[in-house]
Amino acid sequence: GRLFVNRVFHISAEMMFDLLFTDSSFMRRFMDIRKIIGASSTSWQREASGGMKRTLNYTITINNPLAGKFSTATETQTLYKESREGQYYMIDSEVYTHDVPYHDYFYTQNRYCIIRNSKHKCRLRIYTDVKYKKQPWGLVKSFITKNSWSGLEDYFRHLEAELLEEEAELTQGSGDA
Ligand code: YK8
Repeated sequence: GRLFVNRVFHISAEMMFDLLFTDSSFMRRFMDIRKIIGASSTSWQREASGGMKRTLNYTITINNPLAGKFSTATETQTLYKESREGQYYMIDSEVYTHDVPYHDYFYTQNRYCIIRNSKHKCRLRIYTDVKYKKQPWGLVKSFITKNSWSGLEDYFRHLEAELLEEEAELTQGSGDA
């Protein structure tokens, strides 16, 4: 896998969780810019295992000439029971893109860790892996992996940039920047 984001933000851990994992205006705006449309989401629901789960459905706009312009996607997020409100959050998200070439071979697993650093700061780590449901021919596998990394890198670099913007807005005039 790959570590795409690893940075301390001047945003509390709780606020970071709210920004990324609730129906926040930040996330709605980010989806708008990425042309991710028709998003719907279940609420967080307690699992028998003690963790929480929610499922999102949306349509992504793709700028890879090897794929179509749009694909529907399903994202299942699991908040691990080891998470502690305001302190530490670990979320695994599995993303299935249903309408891209070879969609029946792979999915993407993103792991988000939000760790409290101080009252107003947290570290965000985003780790990504491309997973295979069935083993494709070697050349196809490297083709899928390569095309997935480039799309993922672009997405997470953009997300990081937007979080830095949000941080600047939040700390502006608060006096403790
Ligand atoms: C989520 C992984 C692969 C996919 C894409 C597939 C091209 C396949 C080309 C052939 C377009 C928001 C990605 C990047 C689309 C976007 C997905 C996002 C960023 C020729 C093999 C959508 C996180 C996420 C997970 C997986 C990403 C797809 O929150 O390259």
